[in-house]
Amino acid sequence: MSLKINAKTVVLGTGGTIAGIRKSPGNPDIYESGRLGAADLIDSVSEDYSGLEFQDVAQIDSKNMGLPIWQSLLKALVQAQSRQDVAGVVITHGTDTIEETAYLLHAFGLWPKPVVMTCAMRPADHPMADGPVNLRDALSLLHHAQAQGVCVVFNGQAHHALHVQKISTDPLKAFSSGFASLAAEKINGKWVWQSTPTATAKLDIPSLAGFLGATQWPRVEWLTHHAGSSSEMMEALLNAQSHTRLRGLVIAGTGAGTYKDAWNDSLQKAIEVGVAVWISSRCAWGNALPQAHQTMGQRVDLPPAKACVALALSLLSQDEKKSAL
Ligand code: DAS
Repeated sequence: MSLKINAKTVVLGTGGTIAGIRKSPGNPDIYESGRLGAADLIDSVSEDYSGLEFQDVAQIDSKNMGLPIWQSLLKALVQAQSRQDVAGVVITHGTDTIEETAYLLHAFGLWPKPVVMTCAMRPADHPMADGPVNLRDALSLLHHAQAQGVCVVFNGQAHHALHVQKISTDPLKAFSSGFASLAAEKINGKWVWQSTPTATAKLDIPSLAGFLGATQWPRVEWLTHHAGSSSEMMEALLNAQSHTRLRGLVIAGTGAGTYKDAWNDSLQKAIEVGVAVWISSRCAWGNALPQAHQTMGQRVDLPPAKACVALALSLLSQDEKKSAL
């Protein structure tokens, strides 16, 4: 079926396995991420998608995602969203940090037109490449009447940015929204919209100009609590003479966000020297809870990876407010 799309769709490429090419013909699992541009990926979709526009924001392995590319991506997204002739935006991205990027774009929403991100666990020239079907699904979801917000399309499911996590290295079960509802699911080959994006508590983020003008991503570290852990790692972080000051600490606590009593002194010291301490949970799903009686830091209703992005954005917001005084 040749799916004609009338309004324009902007496809922003950032790299990832979806754009990867294997390094040796013999082994399709040894590949280089980001080798292909977004336009090359459409060839693999083999549909007649008139009205598509492509922009390669980056061609990286998403392990290297960070402020400069996030700034370029956000700039390109804002520009595409401001156009009357654009129905929505598809973003291709690596699987490893797509949840952080999706969260960041969600934080800067509410986007007037849907933003559908997609990725793949196998490179573009893999005999069982999953990128083409994911890309085709992303392009078709974009035009679903209920499509809204930022979501991630993978293997016939669409996950809201707020809930999506990469939970497995298994090629086809890589992503989940945990206890949260999916945004949409393909049923009998058609997208069925399942839920609207959860409205999140007002996030403390910089203005768009403030974010785009930032010259450095605030240094936020993530420490996961585990049985037998010591607080020496934290002490090392606090005492290290490094060129980028530690400004935030996300603690992925055990269970409801617990950590051993011995951590309290180090966390107290961190807070006293101005480090923002947020408490998440190392559990795959669910948030840190009051019954964990955390005495230090503030609980955050986000998994650690997204909490690191949210904390850095809040620090950028503080910087912007300070510089405006
Ligand atoms: N190559 C890794 C990345 O870019 C993994 C992937 O995309 O699947 O995140």
